[in-house]
Amino acid sequence: MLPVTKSSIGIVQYPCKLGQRKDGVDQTPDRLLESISAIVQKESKNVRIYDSHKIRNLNRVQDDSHNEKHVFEANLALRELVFRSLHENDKTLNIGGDHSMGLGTLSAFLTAYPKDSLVIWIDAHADLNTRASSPSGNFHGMPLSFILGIDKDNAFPMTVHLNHQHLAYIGIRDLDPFEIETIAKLNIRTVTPAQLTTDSEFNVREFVKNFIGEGKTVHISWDVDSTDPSTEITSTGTTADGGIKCSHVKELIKAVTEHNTLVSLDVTELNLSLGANEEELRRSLDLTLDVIKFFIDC
Ligand SMILES: [Mn+2]
Repeated sequence: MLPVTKSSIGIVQYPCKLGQRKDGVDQTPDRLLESISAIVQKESKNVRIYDSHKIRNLNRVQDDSHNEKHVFEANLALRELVFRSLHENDKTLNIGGDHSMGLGTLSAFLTAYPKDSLVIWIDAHADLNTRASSPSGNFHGMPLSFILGIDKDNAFPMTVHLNHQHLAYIGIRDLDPFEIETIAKLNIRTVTPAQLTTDSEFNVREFVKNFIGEGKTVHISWDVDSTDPSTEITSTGTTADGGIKCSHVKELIKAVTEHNTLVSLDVTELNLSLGANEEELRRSLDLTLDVIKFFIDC
């Protein structure tokens, strides 16, 4: 484990929507940063902001025909920043941008903590497609196939892959055939929205205790589309009916930090250019900030 010298939080921005997207998800880091800065200042936390001009420039010149090359380049730059932040701060918040960021953030996390490290992926989707299996060709649906070593590319070399036994999915419900097959084959731990919302036998703390144990280092990747669009976050590109509550995300964060070290959180796919009306936009933003504040405070 890397030495933690400062009680501080690092904020890494991924202002990116690489992968055939025309929407405004790349604007989210800047939109969120102002509110987050206010939170950390109010609580007098030390904060370091990591902004990659390289990623911004790549995003600006993106061209779908070079989509793949740009995703890898952007995530190499992201990996470097996240790795630095993990080294320099006791907590790192990675704000996207789309979920292709998982490539850079998880890769940095695994390089910094190659042993005794686990990942919780909170999402409506499994993001486990390979380039060959993906029906859409969107990289934001593929990061975990690279992180687990199922798909590979020399343009994004990885020295450490995630062991599939160290991955748990929370909230997944909209899956492609290859993903269903792979999750079953590898027996990847999964918590469905129904378990969290309606199963009185299911206990979050018990789940975390069984899955993680004690004294481990944990990364959580939170895609806001994991939440139920009817009551929670609607400002996101690919909503799926059903879903969990933001309070479940906080409950997970709390349970993880009781006996383990949560070093980093991704917040991804919030898109404030989407939303039926002002009220939905406001709710999406407020709920996201509430989870971020909880992570900063825990
Ligand atoms: Mn996702």
